Amino acid sequence: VDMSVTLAGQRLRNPLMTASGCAANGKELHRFFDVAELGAFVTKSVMAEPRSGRGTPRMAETPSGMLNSIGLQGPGIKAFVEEDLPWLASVGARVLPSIAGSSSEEYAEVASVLAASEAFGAAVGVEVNISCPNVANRGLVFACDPVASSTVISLVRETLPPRVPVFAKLSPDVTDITAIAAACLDAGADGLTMINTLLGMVIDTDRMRPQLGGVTGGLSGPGIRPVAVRAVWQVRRAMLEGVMPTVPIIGVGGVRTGRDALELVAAGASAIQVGTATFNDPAAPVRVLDELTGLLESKGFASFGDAVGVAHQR
Ligand code: RRO
Repeated sequence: VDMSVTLAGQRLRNPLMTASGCAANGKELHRFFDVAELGAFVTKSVMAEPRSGRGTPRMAETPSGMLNSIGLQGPGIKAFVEEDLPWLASVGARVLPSIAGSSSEEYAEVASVLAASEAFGAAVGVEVNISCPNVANRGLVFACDPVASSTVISLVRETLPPRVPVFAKLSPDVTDITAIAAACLDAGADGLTMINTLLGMVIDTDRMRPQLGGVTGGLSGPGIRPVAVRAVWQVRRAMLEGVMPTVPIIGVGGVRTGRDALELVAAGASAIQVGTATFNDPAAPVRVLDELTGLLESKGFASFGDAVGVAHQR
């Protein structure tokens, strides 16, 4: 099976990626597998300045998955381009840096520092995280509003060189994800990543208070996989119906096995990210690639691309 894939003009050796946030810069996972074997390594969303994030505890386990309220902890864009990105480039990884901001201007600033950096050649695109559920400023989830989404995406698109595709990372916490997707594409996004975590909350019934320092958090893992499949399906369907241009969709949400990945691919995803599963199995992204390859082979697909969106044809 030919597992190579071209995403918005960038050829990748395979469709498997890490999901943003679950490994910061690649060094943690490189101890378990060669991160250059991935289609791309997606880094933790980085902002203009270093940040310490929200109060602890920041993670909680639930039967349906994991809840986090990290709050964009990170080194800031300067340290990212001086240390993290060059390291990933030095081991031969292709990188999809994820960027964030608390204003559209901050996104543009982060994008311009990134684009001017020496190691930027390792980037196969930029993932614009407009959907962090853990911003201190409540109501500031850009991806929940088409106008805010569009403003951020168009500024970042103008800032980056045209050869670099822009992927907008969308939130599941909206009533009509196709409307947000359409707004992002209209603003110049070259692809979409779906989905970020689903806003949730856990209460500690021993102490009778919220379990997370940040009170609410983002749910990831098995419980949100059906939500991701639905979101990818709806947006792919809207593309097939001509409601918006057809661009690559990167599917993410609760993928733990090759079969989980295949579900998102059949719904319309041209690449797959693995996040929460790496906490139990750090090599999950390459294991999922092997399992997906085997499944496609057993089903008689000659190439990965032939399987993208097939469930829409039946
Ligand atoms: O840092 C976080 O708390 C975080 C981010 Br930026 C995000 O996009 N999604 C998430 O679940 N957590």
